[in-house]
Amino acid sequence: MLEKFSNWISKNEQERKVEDVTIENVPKHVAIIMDGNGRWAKKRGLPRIAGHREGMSVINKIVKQANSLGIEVLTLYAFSTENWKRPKNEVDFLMRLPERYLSVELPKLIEENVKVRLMGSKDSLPAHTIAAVDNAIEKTKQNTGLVLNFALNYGSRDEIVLAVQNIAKEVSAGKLTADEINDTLVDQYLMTNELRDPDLLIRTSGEIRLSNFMLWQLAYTEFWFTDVLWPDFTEQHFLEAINVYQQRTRRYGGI
Ligand code: V07
Repeated sequence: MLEKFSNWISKNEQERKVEDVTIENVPKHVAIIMDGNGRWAKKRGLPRIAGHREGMSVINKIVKQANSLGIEVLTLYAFSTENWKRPKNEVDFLMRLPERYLSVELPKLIEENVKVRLMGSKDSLPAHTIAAVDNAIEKTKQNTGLVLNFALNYGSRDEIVLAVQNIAKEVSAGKLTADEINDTLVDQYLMTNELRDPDLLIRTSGEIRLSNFMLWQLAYTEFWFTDVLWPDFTEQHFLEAINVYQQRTRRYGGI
């Protein structure tokens, strides 16, 4: 297994990394804020949508690698509730990406035993986007490998507000008492309900903030930030993040 990953590691880094990325203590849930697509395009004098297209092509590599490393859940922040403020042509283009991605990748995801999942509000997503994602969820629902959780039209405060509303409704219907509201119960009302919390959060492109992403679920998560723009992100960067995660958790993990 380890030998396989050495392909992804450049010569001068090879010795340290291959030794250090072990198959034990691989984070079980990795969440990624795939930032820097627009900046990548701007640097090349290309339209922002060219950056999004390039960013989409990185996803395959990371999904494959996550799956073979034995990661259980990969959450990808594809579109935030704030992203609607972008120019209409960019939003329209972004809303076509789930279809574009799935029309090519769905057969491979099925074959690789990946289970597609969605987190976010379906309200205000175009019907064609919902149809493509629903089809992928349906076709992969029996799969038992990597859970590929796309955050689409997702915002963490909205998610929490919705959870609070739904809990309040249960209380006023007499199905729940206020004293029964605890950590575990709140978990069940979030959009991640059946998922474990992320062990590792990766954010690309140099921004050191959460931007309304999984605020509740990231309470105990290790964070890894990099200046690398998402379209330039490689398997090697992913291994580096996991390596850092393993070093940090080894310090107080176990014994
Ligand atoms: C999007 C490409 C990756 C970089 C970040 C922003 C642009 C994949 C999807 C997707 C979503 C749901 C799904 C399958 C694929 C996607 C949007 C943007 C809106 F079921 N990439 N990608 N969706 N980008």
